[in-house]
Amino acid sequence: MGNRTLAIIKPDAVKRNLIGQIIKEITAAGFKIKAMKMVRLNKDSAGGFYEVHKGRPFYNNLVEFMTSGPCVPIVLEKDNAVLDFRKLIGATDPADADEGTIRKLFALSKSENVIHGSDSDDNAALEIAHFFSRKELLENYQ
Ligand code: 3AN
Repeated sequence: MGNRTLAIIKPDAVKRNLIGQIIKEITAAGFKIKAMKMVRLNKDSAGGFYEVHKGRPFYNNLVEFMTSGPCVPIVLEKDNAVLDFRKLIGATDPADADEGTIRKLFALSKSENVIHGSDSDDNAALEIAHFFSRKELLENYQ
């Protein structure tokens, strides 16, 4: 890996009709879209995705939020994808996010913060597999 990460345009951004503006920021920063779909997560799927946060005070709200409407998982490719994408999206709390980052531009709160980005190469691989089958990825990588 090393050159792939998983982004999710979260339900708040989909509801606010921001898919296009967010993808524009992502591609302008040099990321290539390798696979993308719009899905509605159920509790099991969202709970599994955020398993590491199980037991944290915000976990139930997080699962509720992520199942509240469709979201758009995207496989992105670029050298140093994980770290560069974390820089592009900015801090979890938009109030702490650097100017020009996607969360600074669009997010309204720490919980509804418009976009997810994998935090390590290992998690990127797991998260990509959470949303995309081998077949979907192979077709997109030809
Ligand atoms: P990030 O998405 O910046 O990597 P994580 O992985 O720590 O942040 O948290 C996953 C998601 O959980 C965040 N994107 C946010 O929606 C939510 N979250 C994290 N910390 C908090 C918090 N203290 N209060 C409310 N929601 C939170």
